[in-house]
Amino acid sequence: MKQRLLFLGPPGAGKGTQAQQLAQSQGLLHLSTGDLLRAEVQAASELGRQAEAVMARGELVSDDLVLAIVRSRLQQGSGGWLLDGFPRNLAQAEALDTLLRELAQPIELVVLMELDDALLIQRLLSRGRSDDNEQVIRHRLEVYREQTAPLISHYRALGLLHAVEAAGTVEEIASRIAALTQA
Ligand code: B4P
Repeated sequence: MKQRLLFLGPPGAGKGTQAQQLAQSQGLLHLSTGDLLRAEVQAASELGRQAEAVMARGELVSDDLVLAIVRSRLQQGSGGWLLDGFPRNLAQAEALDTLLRELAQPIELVVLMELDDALLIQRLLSRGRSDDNEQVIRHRLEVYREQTAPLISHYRALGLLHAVEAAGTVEEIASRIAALTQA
């Protein structure tokens, strides 16, 4: 089983849903930058105060803030991990490559979850988080296309990328991902 995984895909593709289950069943550290940022907002920390308005607009929080969070978590961990929602742009991907070289922990697999916009919007509207209204969702999809989608070619060029159809039940998608992690 692969131990160092990265989940990539548009907002609402189900990265968090799948990552949580897989990390729990395989004993991997689940590192969701979205969840970590929401926890900071909840705790009303200085970082949370900076992140809150940015997230509400559907934009990306600054690379420095996100990198500081990821760096400290990866340095503390000793086993496998699953990065969910990070990196989100090329600068974050390059910083991650450097950090993982320092830690001698190379990525083993990048899973790209693919889903049509209509289904993404439907899923997010029914989730109903505070940043899940239609206008903000459409902006998040634009941000994904402009800033995050270029990572697809970055990881494809490294021979790490495998795409998964993210339509279907949670169980169906989990078994598609399991087939890749066990290959
Ligand atoms: P995230 O928390 O990463 O969330 P997401 O991309 O919106 O959702 P995800 O793909 O994880 O979908 P989920 O499983 O929840 O990002 C939120 C914000 O945080 C960003 O906009 C940004 O501001 C900030 N941020 C995060 N990381 C950052 C970074 N690295 N740099 C800068 N800023 C960052 O699934 C969605 C819904 O679909 C759920 O309701 C779920 O129950 C449902 N669902 C899942 N699978 C399903 C299925 N198979 N069938 C039907 N419904 C399904």
